[in-house]
Amino acid sequence: MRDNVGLDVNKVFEELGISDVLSQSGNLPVFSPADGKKLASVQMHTSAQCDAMMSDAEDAFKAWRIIPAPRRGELIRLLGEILREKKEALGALVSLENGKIFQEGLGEVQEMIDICDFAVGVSRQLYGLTIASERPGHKMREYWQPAGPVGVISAFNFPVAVWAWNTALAIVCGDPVIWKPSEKTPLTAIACQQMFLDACAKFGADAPENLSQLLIGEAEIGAQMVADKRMSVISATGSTAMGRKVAPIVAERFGKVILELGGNNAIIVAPSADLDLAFQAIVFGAVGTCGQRCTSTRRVFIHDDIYDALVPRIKKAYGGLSLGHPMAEGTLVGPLIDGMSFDLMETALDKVRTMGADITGGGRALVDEYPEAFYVNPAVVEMSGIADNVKEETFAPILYVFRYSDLEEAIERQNDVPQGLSSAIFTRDVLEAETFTAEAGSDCGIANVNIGTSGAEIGGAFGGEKETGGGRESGSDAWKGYMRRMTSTLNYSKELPLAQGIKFSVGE
Ligand code: UN1
Repeated sequence: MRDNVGLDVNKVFEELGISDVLSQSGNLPVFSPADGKKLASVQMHTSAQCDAMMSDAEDAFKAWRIIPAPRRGELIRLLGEILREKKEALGALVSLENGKIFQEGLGEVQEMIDICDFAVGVSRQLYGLTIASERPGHKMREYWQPAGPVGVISAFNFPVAVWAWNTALAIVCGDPVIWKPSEKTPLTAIACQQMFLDACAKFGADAPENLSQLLIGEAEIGAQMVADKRMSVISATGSTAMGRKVAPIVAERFGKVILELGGNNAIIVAPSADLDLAFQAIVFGAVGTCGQRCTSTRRVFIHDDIYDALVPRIKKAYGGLSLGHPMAEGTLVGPLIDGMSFDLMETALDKVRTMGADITGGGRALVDEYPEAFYVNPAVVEMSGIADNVKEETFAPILYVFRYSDLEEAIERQNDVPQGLSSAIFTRDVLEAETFTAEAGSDCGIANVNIGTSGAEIGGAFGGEKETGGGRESGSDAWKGYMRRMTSTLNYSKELPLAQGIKFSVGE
């Protein structure tokens, strides 16, 4: 037993069927952000192994694409069942490896279960259209066909859910997956891969080998996968900087890309807002996951009339937030992922400090207890009197607070950033709510009313515009990103009329 707030780490690995990982001595050390101690060392894959995986994925594709989609759904149903059984263990490993609090670790696994359920339904609804043909005796149909091997690149902050969003859909769509998880969170990835293999074993011989493969390594090995034309779809989640590299490489080879990149999400609090709701949503959005969600609330625009009723409440709550080990009962805010994240938080705070902003919080916390971990005091930064917007995303719990007096101007400032992921308004004025979600309202992929910016359900398409990358994952018709569209015109007449009325008769 290792000391992690009474959690038996060995047992977690055992329950997940991956105990052997603990005795590996690979070239990638994995540290728990909870205490900075090493959890394990795993082996990274070589370039030759990556190459072989892509060929194996091509073979798997040939076998899997001809399995009927509802049967493919059965595999994901089995995966969902295993996830239900292992929810606590996987949730604990997510907490240990990523540092998010156990409640959020469990929530992340629930998100995986939810997308499995959703994908099972989708497996019977890969609908195309029937289209009226302009020609007599003709029918037009649209089919959705499997696209081919899908490369999934995921980030440390949602180490398992993002894999599940992509994999559950890709598998029901008929595509094998190669998953390159963040090098900061390979252990949860190994656990997921094991669950996938267990689901395949229950499913039986219809599931070819290598339907899901795990590619462990650093950015270069991900780049190798991204550049390879055997990978029909690349779905990449991470920073805008990463997406800026990935997108042109995939475009150059005419592959399909699904990008889910940075966010700079804002909440507007209007004068009629229910301030209790707004307060809860702002604090959860800003400090949940220690500010490391792509949907975290980073900016808030508060109307002059209620500014003084709301901002002191937020600042007071920040003073009493329980920071601590993510597995400890009652903890609301766990650590940042590592020292580099802490440095970025410091740099961002230094920048606004020199601009004259009023900062509450910030700085390291719990240093005596956890000298090798990076706990921080979440920060509220009041930007009153500062004209500048905050245009960069810092993956840390910093909440920038602005005042506004005119809704149109607040929406304009909310939109005036390069990113376009999530946004929200708190108002009980129906005109304001409808304005926010209208054409000239929020320019984000997600625009909520009276709920915060983070914590989206899987049923909606998830993603955003501008530098967020434009991709959509998870619900709605995001499955189409994993398929290729085929239009088929069928002639059941005895003539061969040409479209557009063209006359062309070949003499014999
Ligand atoms: C992410 O941070 O990459 O909406 C995903 C949310 C979660 C997913 C976040 N359902 O906050």
